[in-house]
Amino acid sequence: MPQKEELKEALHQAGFPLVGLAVPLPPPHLSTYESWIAAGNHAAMGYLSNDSARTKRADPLLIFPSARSLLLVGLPYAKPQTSAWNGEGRVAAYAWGADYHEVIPALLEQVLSTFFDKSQYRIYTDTGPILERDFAMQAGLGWIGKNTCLIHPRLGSYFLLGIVFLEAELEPDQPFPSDHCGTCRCCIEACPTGCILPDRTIDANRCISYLTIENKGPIPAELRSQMSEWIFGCDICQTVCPWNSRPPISPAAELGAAPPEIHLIDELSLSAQEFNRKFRGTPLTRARRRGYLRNVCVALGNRADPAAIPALAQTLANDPEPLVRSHAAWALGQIHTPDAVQALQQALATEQDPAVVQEIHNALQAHKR
Ligand code: B12
Ligand code: SF4
Ligand code: SF4
Repeated sequence: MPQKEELKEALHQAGFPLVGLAVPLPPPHLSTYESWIAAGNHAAMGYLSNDSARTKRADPLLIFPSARSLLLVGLPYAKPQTSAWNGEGRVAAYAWGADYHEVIPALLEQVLSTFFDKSQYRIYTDTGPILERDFAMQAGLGWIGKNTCLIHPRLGSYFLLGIVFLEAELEPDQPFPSDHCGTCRCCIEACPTGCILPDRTIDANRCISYLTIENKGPIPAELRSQMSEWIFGCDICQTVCPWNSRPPISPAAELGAAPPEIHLIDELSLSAQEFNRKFRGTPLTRARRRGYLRNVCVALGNRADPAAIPALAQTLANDPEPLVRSHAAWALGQIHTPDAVQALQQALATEQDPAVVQEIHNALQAHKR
């Protein structure tokens, strides 16, 4: 059996500053997850609420019955510096480079295959019905903050988690012993949509990260103006956290060092092929072109810059996706100039989709207010 310390050292060398071991027992905060689902706070993420997902979250051995240990790792990504933002669309820092769903398993595989036979372990990173943060806290990687992120006293929260089910029985680490949030409420006060709940969960229905990434439909009209220029994910509840104020610890190069080049107006003309080419291998493909351009329209509406009117008018008239046309109409409703009204009226004359027609009416109303 490999020595625990040898395995940990090999993982540190591979780029994981955080490594810990836990036992495959039911997660301690399972009841929080259950009440979160019962309250509908998972929004439309059906993969969190279906029966199989719930049963498996309650007992990790249902996922890998021969597991005797859980190995938890944390991989740091770049710290989002406001100075790195070019004033255009904002992308959450975890998504600046290669997709961590590819990066973390590949790095883990390199190390684990030198210690174990392939049949003796199974790797997950946000890819299975597992309460990863709960187990990471059990493995001593940090505490779960009021913003619900796992925070390490030295690394802050800009890291992603991976979990490995191991057949080997390795001595577990101590659970992280303390809560360092104290009386701080910075994240709760800074969250633009007020979606951080008192029991260290969030209402995903209102979280910008959910709205821009996981949500496949329209963004609720009443939340759009609170999203500022976020077009993929949101880092606000982490950037305000005092535990993230220290310099980051060498983030994994694969995860990116700087935000992607985004110029909101230009993004509107991306074809499906161009979108795929631009974002291939990054987490942004999860939003797909239609979700991404929906988000871009909302950001342009929030900027309310008349320079965007021709591109928005073009999108409203010609984009193949009703979802994108709807949000282009909303954006035109936020830019209070006669040109925006004219573009909306012209589109009304030809638009066939009832949801888009309704958005155009709403946008014209917004001009009258
Ligand atoms: C669904 C999901 C989302 C949803 C819902 C998020 C949420 N907070 O529930 C959305 C799309 C909104 C989202 C957003 C983000 N996500 Co996400 N997400 C997940 C996913 C797949 C499941 C999370 C889940 O089960 N939520 C349900 C709630 C009930 O569980 P929980 O969040 O783990 O919360 C636990 C605590 O609240 C704890 N608890 C309850 N009461 C108490 C009381 C005390 C005192 C304590 C200590 C703990 C505690 O019990 C809960 C259950 O165990 C995980 C991967 C995974 N499989 O775990 C990634 C994951 C949580 N996400 C991650 C990331 C990076 C993000 C974003 C930062 C991305 C971004 N920049 O946009 C944001 C952060 C938003 C936020 N504040 O959480 C990372 C977090 C890494 C970290 N350091 O914490 C994870 C672990 C993915 C990974 N493998 O790295 N995410
Ligand atoms: S990710 Fe943004 S919207 Fe979601 S809880 Fe954090 S601050 Fe609020
Ligand atoms: S901002 Fe404050 S309350 Fe929120 S997670 Fe960080 S330390 Fe905890």
